Amino acid sequence: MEHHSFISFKGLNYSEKQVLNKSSDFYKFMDKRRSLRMFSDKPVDRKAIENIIMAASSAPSGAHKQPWFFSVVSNPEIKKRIKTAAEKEEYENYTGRMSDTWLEDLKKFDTDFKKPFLEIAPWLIVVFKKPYDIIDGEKKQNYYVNESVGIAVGFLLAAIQHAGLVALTHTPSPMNFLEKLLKRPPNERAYLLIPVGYPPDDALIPEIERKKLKEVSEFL
Ligand code: IYR
Repeated sequence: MEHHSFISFKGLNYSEKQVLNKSSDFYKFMDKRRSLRMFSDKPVDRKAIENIIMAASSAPSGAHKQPWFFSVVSNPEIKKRIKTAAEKEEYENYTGRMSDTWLEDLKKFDTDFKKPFLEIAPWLIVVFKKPYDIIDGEKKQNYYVNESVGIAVGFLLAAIQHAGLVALTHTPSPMNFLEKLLKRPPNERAYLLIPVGYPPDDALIPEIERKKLKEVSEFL
């Protein structure tokens, strides 16, 4: 039989009181997170982005395959190329591909096909999912890829919030232009495009509310 080694795990051992306080503090902190469509051009240290990527990559994944890849762009020329290609797709979306109901649902965000933030934000994190790995030229299937990458992006957004930065989970659609533009291998599919930076001093966000506990949960 194959040998699989285990090591001991020590929990954090918080008191019941600490568990209550920490859960409340974290909720209040995460509730301050907002998606931003306006960014300052103020630079962000690459090391901070590296830490944020490693926090994302600490997420659980199917069979611990970590089926994600982060292509992180600060190069102004590449950002410009991404902006141009994203706006081309978004123009088609806003002028025909999106349904009337969809456009109606988006009215409160005041969005259009123009995406200036893709050049202004200091960093663009392009998240790729990997349906399979290529190991020694062989295809190795990954598991629960969408779930795994979704969880990793959740960690990424929490890490961005924790660092005091802001982001947008942007989905220019279709997103395959990112695979070509960034010359990614055939086993990677663009999943999300996430500009990261500081908010500008005059940042505006839509006045929207979150669902209450009762609407999003039940306790049986
Ligand atoms: N991808 C487009 C449209 C869009 C779609 C949804 I769903 C949003 O929550 C917001 C925007 C855009 O980025 O403008």
